[in-house]
Amino acid sequence: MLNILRLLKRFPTTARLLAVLGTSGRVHGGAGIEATAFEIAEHYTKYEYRIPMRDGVRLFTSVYVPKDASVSYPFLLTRTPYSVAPYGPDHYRVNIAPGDSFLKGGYIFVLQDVRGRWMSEGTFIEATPQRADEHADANVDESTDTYDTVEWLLRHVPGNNGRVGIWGVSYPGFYTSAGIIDSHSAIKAASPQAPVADFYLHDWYHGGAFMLLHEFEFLTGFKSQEGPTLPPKIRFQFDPGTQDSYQFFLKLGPLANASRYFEGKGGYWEASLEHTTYDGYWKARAIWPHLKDIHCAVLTVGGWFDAEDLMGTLRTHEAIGRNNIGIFNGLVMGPWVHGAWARADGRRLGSVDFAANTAEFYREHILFPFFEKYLKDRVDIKLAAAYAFETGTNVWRQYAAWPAPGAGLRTLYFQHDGNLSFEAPTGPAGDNDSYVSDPGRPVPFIGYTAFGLPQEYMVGDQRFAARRPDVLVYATPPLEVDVTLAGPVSARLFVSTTGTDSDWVVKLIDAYPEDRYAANDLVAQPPGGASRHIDDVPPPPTVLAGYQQLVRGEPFRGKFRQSFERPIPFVPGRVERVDFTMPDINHTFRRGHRIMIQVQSSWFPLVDRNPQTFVNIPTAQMGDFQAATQRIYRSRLEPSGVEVSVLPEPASAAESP
Ligand code: PG9
Repeated sequence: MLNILRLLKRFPTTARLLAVLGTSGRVHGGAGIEATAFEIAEHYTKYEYRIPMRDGVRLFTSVYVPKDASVSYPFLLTRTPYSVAPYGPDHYRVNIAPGDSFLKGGYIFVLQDVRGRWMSEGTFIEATPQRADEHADANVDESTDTYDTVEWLLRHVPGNNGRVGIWGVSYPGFYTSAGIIDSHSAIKAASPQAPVADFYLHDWYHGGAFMLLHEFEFLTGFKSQEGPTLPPKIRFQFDPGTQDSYQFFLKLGPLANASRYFEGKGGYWEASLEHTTYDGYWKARAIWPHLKDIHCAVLTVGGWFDAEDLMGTLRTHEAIGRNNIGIFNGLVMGPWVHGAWARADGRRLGSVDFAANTAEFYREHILFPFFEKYLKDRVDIKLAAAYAFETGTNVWRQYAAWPAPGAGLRTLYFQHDGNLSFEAPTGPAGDNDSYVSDPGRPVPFIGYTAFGLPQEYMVGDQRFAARRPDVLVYATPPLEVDVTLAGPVSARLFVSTTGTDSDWVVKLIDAYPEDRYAANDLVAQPPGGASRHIDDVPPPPTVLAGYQQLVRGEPFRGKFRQSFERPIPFVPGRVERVDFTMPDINHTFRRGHRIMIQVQSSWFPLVDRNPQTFVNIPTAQMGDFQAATQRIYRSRLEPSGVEVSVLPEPASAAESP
């Protein structure tokens, strides 16, 4: 046990994966929280199969069948690249279900290693292209593998009721989405959760900027394999030799120097740096354009503070709704980091308290009823189309759709002297604020030392950034009434740079009053010092009076301002428009708080550094990295700001936990 704890401390991704996916021991929180392998063995019999696909490849599949054979049960299937371990019919997994209720609720749980991963045969391809895609070249894909699996299960596993549900978090969320395209008629319900929807647009790149920390952390531990193999006991061997990722990546220098960490790992890192634009390689791997012919009810689940797959969730929900009129297309968005809804209580994140066990509420009162309704004909169960947790006020809202109907688009404009308002600026053309962005001294994304991606940065205190000369800060006066922003957020900037390329990072922040939330709101420091290793631990002690809580932040690489396919340079000094979309929010800025926006040109090492010269960044040399003077215009003709979705009046509160 001590070894597991040490491993979790050292490798945050491991911590998240083990917690979401389960091991043969008891792990903190989540699906099967109270269950142990022994208890599962008491109530279920485990079988292992190698299920043949239409091309002869056999996929390793574990099936847990309830011992009570007096009734028939639906299947609950999850397909994963992360292993269905433990292997062997006598070795029972802890986390076989998406929540405790399912364990008592009567389901046949099925877990499958996807093609080319662990004990399954075949070749693994990153985000398997759909065979229908113009860039693909195969007769099988994840849709056919899911179809063939379902067909086989129905015929070979006795005691089933002829219905199948499918679910998965993150990468397994991708397999869930793919599995319901042109779905098998027995699949009645699906829950893609934080699904990977488009590696370029939403995962490895955001706004064309390379998400260095996430990709580095993930791919140092994700390798290709030759033929079926058991997973190693310890999955992630990378040791950075420091607890400070800012220093680690600064010392590493240009991105090209990182390649030594990925030798022999399957070429995924190399491929993502070879394809810096939205080209055929990425388009073939985008699942969202293919989300058609879905014949089951869908509940897409995600977290407002998911540092990995927030946009994938929203994109998946939107695409399914647009292309599949008539099916139930639900959405749940809670105040959670990546996958936390499946494992944690959801009570707090970093310094922010959500006043209730939001994840437990979701598992018990939304997810479980969803599968019960569609897999067991529970017509008495009623579900809202959208459950969106409203941060700031800490209530669940139910909406007839997402984005929240009735929200109106308005722009928060940058004004002189750091002001921010819904009134457009009136000053003469050329009015601007400027700063010098130096790639040798990039703006950090957290104000403390950590290695890896501490997920609490998504609500992290931004005061450390506001004090830097290379960060612009705009804020409203203290609000006289609550302001709820529910829906899309977009940056609309007029900019110039003395360089030929530049990143623009926009952060929407809830600035707490200075005179409230005083000493007793100090967040206790966890044992073990200030370094953050695991996503669920709070940051160092914070005084919440004056706290600048990140509500939403997003980078954009300026050379993609016309398209993600064809980058173009900036002409030094010329004013240009840069518009980009940020993930939706559902947040109330309380009376007395201020709405704040910060603008900067680096966010390191969350995002790799832009050299600020128009070059191919993965092969850039030290000399390509140049300081540049950046200007943000705020005049009548060049009104920079952030477009938000404002809810006119308080929505009616849903059942609150
Ligand atoms: N961190 C994993 C991942 C997220 C997004 C893209 C690819 C991988 C995961 O949790 O599956």
